[in-house]
Amino acid sequence: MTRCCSNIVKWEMGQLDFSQGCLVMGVLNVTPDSFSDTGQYFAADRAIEHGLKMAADGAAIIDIGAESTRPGSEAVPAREQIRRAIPVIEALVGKTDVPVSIDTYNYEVAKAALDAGAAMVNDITALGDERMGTLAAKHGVPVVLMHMKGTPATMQVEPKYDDVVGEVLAFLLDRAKKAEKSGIPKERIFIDPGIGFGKTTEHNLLLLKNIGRFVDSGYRVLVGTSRKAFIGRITGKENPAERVFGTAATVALCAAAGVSIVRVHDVAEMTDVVSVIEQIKKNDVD
Ligand code: HH2
Repeated sequence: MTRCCSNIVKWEMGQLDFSQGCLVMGVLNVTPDSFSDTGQYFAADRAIEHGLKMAADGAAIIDIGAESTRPGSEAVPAREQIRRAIPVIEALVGKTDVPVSIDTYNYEVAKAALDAGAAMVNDITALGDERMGTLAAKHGVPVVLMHMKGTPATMQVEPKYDDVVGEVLAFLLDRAKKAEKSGIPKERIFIDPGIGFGKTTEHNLLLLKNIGRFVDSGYRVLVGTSRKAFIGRITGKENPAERVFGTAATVALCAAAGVSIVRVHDVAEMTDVVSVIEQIKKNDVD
């Protein structure tokens, strides 16, 4: 199937221009305990500064999360997520034109973030709470639908699939159809295989090797591999900050395969990776 959408996706609070290929989404964790930045951006002023740096470095979207969903993590109450995220969203919306996305599966948090000016919802439960679909449709914003097996607290306890690629893709297509039914147009839906969310290293590698099947589904695809544990397992790098080159390999593969958005911590570096891959694709001669 060919891709659904025009190169420019436009809505009231934002725009994404895919005419040059893959876009980079910068990760901004306003958390004390995220796996890769361990509290560096927990203070609002540090988070705002880092968000602006990512925008200057080439991020097309800034994805703000106020709850770590690393394996084994516990849920953070909505009120606390709102306390962490909203001042940062308000400041960034006032200081940059780069759309801000809210990384949450919690309806109250999503609602508060959209009211504060967030322009996109990144939901790791793929609209597990059906009110999220109606909310996104009402605000006219794009959504990311991610696959996860289980919950962050338990997802890495022996995840099993008969056919990981087929099962993850079928789940995402079902959720994408539901999102369309709740009033979100196809061009504002991004599907994401959920690398590391209830998957072994082998599962992650199979999903990446077959990422073209997701791209061929006709929905735009987002992939988040950045600094994740499977890269550490392959490269022997225990410190997530040392997984940048390993991440670059996955970003190059995704951009080459036609993925629309890569979600990363190292925006400047991955923007270079994507630019080179897109240039090679443009100069493709048979
Ligand atoms: N990964 C993380 C969080 N949100 N959202 C999408 N759509 N896809 C992903 O792969 C994804 C995501 C985990 O990474 P990070 O935010 O850096 O860590 P933590 O959950 O510890 O804050």
